[in-house]
Amino acid sequence: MSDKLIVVGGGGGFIGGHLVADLRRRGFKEIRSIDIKPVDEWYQVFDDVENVVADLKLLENCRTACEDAAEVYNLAADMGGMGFIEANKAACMLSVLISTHMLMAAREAGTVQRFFYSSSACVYNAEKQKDEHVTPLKEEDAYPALPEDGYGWEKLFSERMCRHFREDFGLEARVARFHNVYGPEGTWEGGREKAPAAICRKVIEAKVSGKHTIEIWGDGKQTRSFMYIDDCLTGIDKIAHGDILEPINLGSDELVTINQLVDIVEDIAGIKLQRQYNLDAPKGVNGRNSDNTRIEELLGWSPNIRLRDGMEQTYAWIYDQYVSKYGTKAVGA
Ligand code: NAD
Ligand code: GDC
Repeated sequence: MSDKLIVVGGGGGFIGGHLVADLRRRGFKEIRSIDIKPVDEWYQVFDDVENVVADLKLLENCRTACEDAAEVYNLAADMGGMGFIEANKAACMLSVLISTHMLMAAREAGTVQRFFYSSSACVYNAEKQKDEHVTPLKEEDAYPALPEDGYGWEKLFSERMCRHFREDFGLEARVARFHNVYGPEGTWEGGREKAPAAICRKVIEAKVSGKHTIEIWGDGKQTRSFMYIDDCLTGIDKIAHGDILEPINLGSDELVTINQLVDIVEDIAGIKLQRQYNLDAPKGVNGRNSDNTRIEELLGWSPNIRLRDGMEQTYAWIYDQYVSKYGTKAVGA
């Protein structure tokens, strides 16, 4: 496969950038990476990759993107953490244009052997996520449908589109439901950041400024599992090239409260902060965890990188970004 064309939509983003890096590491020579952002805003850029700036909401751009492709990874979407998706529901739903046009273009290309779509745990029924002592989510818990408003509906609809393109048109589509992916080379400030990166930034800000307080959204008792990027890459490869036809969980099953996430980051930073809880801030569901029974059964593998280990890498990278941008002097001091 190493000389066949691999296409990554959203290649300027967090997971897309890591996927392109991983494909290069694994010897793929022909890679086309597309993103709407200007290249200088891409998290990872490689000169030996065909880097294309284009809006994949437009069918024409998707056709150009998928031309002669052997494999297509569609990771492009308008997304972010709870702070972004709760405030931009229409924008998140408009990603349906990307999801639909990439499927149409991949089908029309006639060369695509595998199509991978990045869905989300936000498809899951909200009624099943009311308790922080959550029962891990099984794939069938997406129905009856009551996904996260906006973003979750787009993902659920596009999952079904993948299924029907496979069933009706023979496009070998594979779908993974990512559960909160974190790691270096991702969004850490600006409003789209998710909790792991946000907490790292806030702890660093407190450390650098000397103001030893931290604002936490919600009461800190809400629970999540967080999957390190390397596990995400391993899972994408196994699912894209496997025979799991229905959407499958790709997430860690190490459940923590947000308070425990803050404990881990404080410990890594060697600091203890006074916690202020913002109960009006975007909180999402009260409890969410991945049931990995099926992926274990079907792949004999499931994400297993410990949160503490992944957070050490993530904190170190964000610290470097922060210091190189703001110095060690307090922001605005
Ligand atoms: P990201 O925001 O870093 O990457 C998405 C990329 O898509 C961005 O670089 C953005 O510029 C690009 N994009 C947006 N609209 C576009 C358009 N019209 N044309 C071309 N490019 C466009 O996000 P990520 O964390 O890397 O997520 C990748 C995929 O995984 C997304 O589909 C996301 O919904 C899904 N996902 C991510 C997580 C997570 O925790 N990171 C969880 C569940 C699902
Ligand atoms: O943003 P997120 O990581 O998304 O938030 C997790 C929990 O952390 C929420 O309850 C949030 O209130 C809390 N939290 C506390 N402080 C902060 O400073 C902060 N910033 C942020 N961002 N959160 C804080 C995500 C979606 C993704 C994707 C994944 C799939 O929802 O945003 O788009 O779909 O789910 O797992 P989260 O986990 O609610």
